Amino acid sequence: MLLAVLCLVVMLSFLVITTAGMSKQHADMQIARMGMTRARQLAEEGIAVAVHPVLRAGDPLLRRNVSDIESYEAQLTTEERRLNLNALLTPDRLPLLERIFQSWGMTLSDSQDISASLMDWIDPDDLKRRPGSAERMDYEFAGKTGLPLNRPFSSLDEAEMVARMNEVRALKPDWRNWFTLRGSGQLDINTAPAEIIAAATGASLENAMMLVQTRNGLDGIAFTQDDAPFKSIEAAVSMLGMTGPGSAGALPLLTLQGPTRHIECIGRFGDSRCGIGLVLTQVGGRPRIAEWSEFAVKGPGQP
Ligand SMILES: [Ca+2]
Ligand SMILES: [Ca+2]
Repeated sequence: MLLAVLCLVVMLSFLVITTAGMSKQHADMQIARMGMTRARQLAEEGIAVAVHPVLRAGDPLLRRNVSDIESYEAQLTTEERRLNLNALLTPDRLPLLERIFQSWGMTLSDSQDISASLMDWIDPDDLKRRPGSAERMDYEFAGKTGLPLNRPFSSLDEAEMVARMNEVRALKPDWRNWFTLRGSGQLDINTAPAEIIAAATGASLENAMMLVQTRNGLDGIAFTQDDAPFKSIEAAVSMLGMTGPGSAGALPLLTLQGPTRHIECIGRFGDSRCGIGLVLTQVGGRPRIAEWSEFAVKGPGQP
């Protein structure tokens, strides 16, 4: 009898502990959900401020502490900080794409074959541009029917399907960070990273880093008030040391301010953080939202 009572007590204690644990877990989840909702609201508030056309990168209005635990911070850049992959797939621009692949350590002939395969993917015919590139027959041979799509890329996921793109991914796992499908096709020397500027113009990485350091202003940090964007292409080109015969070809690629605005804003509520990305294109002189995305942001100390 005593044993049965003891067993019952143990079982009841177990149930109480488990239920208490589950309630705490449920409450924690509820708090985390509420925190994320507020963080998202704050990110949206920042976006609403940042879309104003007169604001420039580094403007103090782009960051706000609403309270000790609530804040947002928005960054203004342009989609032209990356290269528009579709715009590179022309006979004039293809050598630029080949040069970028080579800057990642690819051989000349591999870079030419893969660049030609990307172009074969978007051109309307089924004729191979190079013996080493891929067209319909090659995809069929590999058991992939209906490829290539014979139209410009509508997502970078599609570009992953092109023959031998796995080799590009192996060389440069973050290759997607170099490309966009939104920009005007030019490269914004006031927002592009040094690595992309160097590979696209043929300038040395040291010179491209010096250019980025200069435009970041005295504090050396991007998106702050003392940023000093270049006001003339000539000044940027001279800092890049582009004096060789190839430099003239790179000039039409460069712009001082890309027209496609890219806004990122991170809202924070306590430990919860929410990021929102927005791409604004100009249609008939008016801004239009071309892309809206939400991304996860890790807080300090989070794995
Ligand atoms: Ca084709
Ligand atoms: Ca073709």
